[in-house]
Amino acid sequence: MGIIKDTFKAKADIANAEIKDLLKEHGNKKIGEVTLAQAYQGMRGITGLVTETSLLDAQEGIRFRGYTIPELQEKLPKAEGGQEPLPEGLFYLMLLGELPTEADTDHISSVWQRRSHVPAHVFKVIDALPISAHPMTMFVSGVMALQTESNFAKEYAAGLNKKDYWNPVYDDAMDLISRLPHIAAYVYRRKYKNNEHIQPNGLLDWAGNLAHMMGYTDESFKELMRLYMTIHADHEGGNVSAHTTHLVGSALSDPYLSYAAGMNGLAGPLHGLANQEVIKWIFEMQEKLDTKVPSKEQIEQYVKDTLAAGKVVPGYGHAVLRKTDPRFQAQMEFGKKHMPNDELCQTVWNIYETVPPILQSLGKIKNPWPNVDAHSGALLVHYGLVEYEFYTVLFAVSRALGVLASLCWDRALSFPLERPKSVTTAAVKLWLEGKEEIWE
Ligand code: CMX
Repeated sequence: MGIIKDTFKAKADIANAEIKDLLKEHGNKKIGEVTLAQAYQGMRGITGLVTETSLLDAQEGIRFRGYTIPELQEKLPKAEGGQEPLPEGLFYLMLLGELPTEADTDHISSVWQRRSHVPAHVFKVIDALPISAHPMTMFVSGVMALQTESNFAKEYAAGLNKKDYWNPVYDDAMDLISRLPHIAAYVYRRKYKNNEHIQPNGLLDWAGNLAHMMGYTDESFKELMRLYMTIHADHEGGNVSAHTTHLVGSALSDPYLSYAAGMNGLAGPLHGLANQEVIKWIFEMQEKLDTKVPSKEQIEQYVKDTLAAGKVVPGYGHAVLRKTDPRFQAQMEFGKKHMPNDELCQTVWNIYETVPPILQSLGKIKNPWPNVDAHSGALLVHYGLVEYEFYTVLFAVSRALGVLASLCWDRALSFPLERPKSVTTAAVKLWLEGKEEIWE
């Protein structure tokens, strides 16, 4: 076994024993109550999942194995001459629960390089789609085509002891993560760059190679990709992409199928697709007002028009967070450092000053503050990546790190099939009248 795999197995054995004892002693303790409103309204606030890789605090934001984003920026290893964390290091931290050394991060970079070959049929499947297909459709189709390579599916079919599920799941997770930058870059170059492709560079790190294969040579764009791939990687377990990956994986669907399912959820406009919606919305505002730099008064009116038309303001609000998303802040800091005079970033910052009081005044929105998607597009546009329909693919590549590290833990901890109870409104009415007990 490889070094990381051995360490992971040793840690999983310890965790398994601890959880067994914990459940033996405390398994009957209640960790929450469920109201009727929660059952009808998106299960907000119901604690019903265990996800080891990160934890979201409504006021403070995300912590990856206990570390905030600024702490990761300080403590995770960087590329030579770089200042942003390498996502390889974050993956190590999420998988093993410990900060990596530079040697650990380099090791993951080289393992991912070694495993990154994408078979030709994957590109043929992508090529079979019309050029008008959305990049997320092409990306997920590529991932589905890659499922032919699943070790878990093959070993399960051959007869795999349940104690060993974690082993091929781990290998699939590593293979899949390694191959995603090539698939993403292929989609980008096929759709937007005349189908002219760029071969991977065996000397680059994972995010740097993604930038390279997409055709972006600027060193600070590579730095942006390292930051981007780090901050979008995980947001605890209940968000649509993480929860879907976990749920589908609980049926013992292999990591390719599980991740593809999760990314179909990421492609929804209330989740990851909001990153394209933000830039689309700003471009439409610029066009309507015939200016690249709308004033705060103009922005205010445009926001009010958006709300009056029954639409959401993309990039604002969150199901759990109740303050400005630290992922937004990290990107704002990157913008202020690398492109302080960029007009589009300036507009994003003016929107940040304008939108929250308007949303707050509506009285129904629980979080009027920006989320991760409110800023990412403006940074990408600065480097010439104006094809906003592609943005969710970048989010998806990053999200693989969190959801697949979690999937390794799901199988290592032998989490069972997920199957919550549902009720009908007819049954609820009977229960309210005291005629039927519905939660048996
Ligand atoms: N603009 C307008 N209305 C909004 C809003 C926004 N940005 N955010 C919430 N609301 C509305 C909701 O639609 C809901 O309206 P109704 O009661 O009429 O149905 C009401 O405010 C209450 O919603 P909430 O409890 O505050 O928020 P939810 O937990 O239901 O939804 C989210 C969270 C993210 C879906 C929502 O804030 C939203 O639609 N935001 C815009 C889309 C977006 O940026 N999504 C990306 C989230 C981050 C990510 O996953 O990538």
